[in-house]
Order: sequence, then structure tokens, then C-alpha cells
Amino acid sequence: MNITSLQSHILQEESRYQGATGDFTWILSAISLAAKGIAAQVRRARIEDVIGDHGGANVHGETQQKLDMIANDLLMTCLGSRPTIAVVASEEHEEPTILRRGAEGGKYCVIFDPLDGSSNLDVSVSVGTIFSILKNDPSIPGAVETLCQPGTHQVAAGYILYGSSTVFVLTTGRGVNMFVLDPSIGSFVLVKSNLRIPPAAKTYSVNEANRRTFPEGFQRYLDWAHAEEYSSRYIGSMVADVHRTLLKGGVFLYPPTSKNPLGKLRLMYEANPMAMIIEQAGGAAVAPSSAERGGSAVRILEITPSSIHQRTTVVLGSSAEVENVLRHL
Ligand code: AHM
Ligand code: MG
Repeated sequence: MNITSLQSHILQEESRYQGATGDFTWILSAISLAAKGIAAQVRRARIEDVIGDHGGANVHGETQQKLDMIANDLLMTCLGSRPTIAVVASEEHEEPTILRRGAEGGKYCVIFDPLDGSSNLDVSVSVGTIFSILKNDPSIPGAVETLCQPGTHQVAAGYILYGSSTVFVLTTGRGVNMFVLDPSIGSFVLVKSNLRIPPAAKTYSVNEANRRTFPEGFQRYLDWAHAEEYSSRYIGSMVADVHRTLLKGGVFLYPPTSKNPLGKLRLMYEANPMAMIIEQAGGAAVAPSSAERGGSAVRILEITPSSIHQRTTVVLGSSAEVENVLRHL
């Protein structure tokens, strides 16, 4: 049997490019190392008593969990030592961290949500790490300006799902590959290459408790889906909900609500990397605006961010199911 580790897969990918320096391989190996550390901590969270509030709040005013901070520190430590990274930005930090400027080098920027869905940790529900890699332009002096690129500029994106197994889903812009951590050898091994999302599936994934505050079009879609006997599946952990949608098909939505009129999810930390993965798997990812703001839907990857913590509406999944939502808006 041929076993391909994440490491050897990336080296193989990189060897296709003449003059490749291996810089990129270093970054992904740092993310994979941090992911293994986070996976181990997630498994032991209850034993180590790192579940619960950290006592502080992040830049969005949300309570930080102790494990959020552990995951954040692990990623910062592993990425910080890689000479090819210029800027890192974490959902947990208000400002990006500049590691290297101009002549000091650094070809890439890495953006991550260290532990998405962490409010689910105390009930042992799946959580995940989401990341996005962009090229660095050393001629742009400010870190925020450097990072505020549309999602189409991402050179790679991925997530790690800490579930009943630890799954690493990666795209470098040439399809989507899925790896699973084999704890007996401590390596992520390739289990599926060129993953394709099913073109349609009668499943929607949304926090339906917010329904009364959704724009009318989303409510019409839900009425239609009920009449069409769709199934509802919602975990409340984006990585887990998107992973299920990627493998089984359907649509994942986070519409505007009265509490979050621009949507809850963050464009750069959550929506862009997931949109790149879903599109690379043959699906669609759009951000419909409210009727007052024109009601049109834009491709998530084409939004130019104006701030690194910007939020967006999200509708992503099987192309036919995204179309079904848009028809009702
Ligand atoms: P977080 O980054 O603070 O963990 O919040 C993001 C999470 C997503 O994982 C999930 O899709 C969403 O929030 C769930 O929100 P809600 O509880 O409003 O349904
Ligand atoms: Mg998050």
C-alpha cells in the first residue's frame, strides 16, 4: 500500500514548480505541527482543566476559552520560527504581528482562526483551526494593508477538524485533498485526493433559532426547503458544519440577523478559506447582501476587505443548493 504523508504530498506538489525553494513546505509543516499539538490538547482538555473561560475577551468582545489561547500560542510559536513568513494575523489578536519587514524577507502572510467553535468545547463537540495563506508584498509598509487582499489572492487555505478523528483539509489551488492524523505514527496521511462536493443534496445547515430576524428571502428559502422535505443539520461549529457539507453536499448559511446585521462570520479568518476550499471542490460560496443594501450576491472570494476583522454573510455548499437559496432572495 502506498502511504502519502501531508509532508511528502506538499513536497511533491512543490516539485512541479521550477525554482521552488521549499518555503511553502516550511509553512505547511509548521501548521501541521501546531495542529498535532492542538489535537493533543483538545483530547486532554477536560483532564488538564483547560476548558472554560480565559477571563479575557477577544477583539469581538467574545469570551476567550483557555484552549483558544493555547491553540493561538501553539500556532504563533510554530509559525513564528519560519523565515518565509512576513505577517501573521490571528482572529484572537486585534492587530496582525509583523515578523519580518521589507528586506528581512518573508514571502507569505498567514491568517488563522486558532480554535473555531470553541464555545462547543465543554460538551466535547468538534472544533477546528482555519487558515489562509497570502503572498506578501514587501513594498506595502502596513501589515493591515498587506493583508487586506481579496480571497482570490489566497495561495492556499485549509482547516483542521478535531473530531472523532483529526482531519486536515487542504487546497493549494489545484483541487482539495484530505488527510487524517494517524496517531500511531504521528503523521497526517492522505485519505482522499481531489475531493469533490456532491452537486446537490437536500440538506441545509443554519442556526434556525434566528429565523425571525433573517431577511425575508432567507425565510422564504426555509419555507421552500421545508415543503421540499429537506433535512436540517447544524452543529454550531463552522469547521464541522462545512466539513459535513463538503463531504455530503447541501448548503451552509449564516445570514444577517438582528444581532449581526452584516453576518457573524469573519471574511478573512473563516469565510475566505472555506470559500476557496468549497470552490476548489466544485461548489459555490457567495455573500448575499440585505435588500436595503441591494440584495445582490457577490462571490465571497471577490470581496476586497476593508479591515482584517470584517464580517460577512455566508452561503456556501453544493452549487445547485446555493442557487436554490439565491432564487429566494
Ligand atoms: P467563534 O469563532 O467565536 O468560535 O465563532 C464562530 C462560530 C462558528 O464556528 C459557527 O459557525 C458559528 O459561530 C455559530 O454561531 P451561532 O452560535 O450564532 O449559530
Ligand atoms: Mg471562529
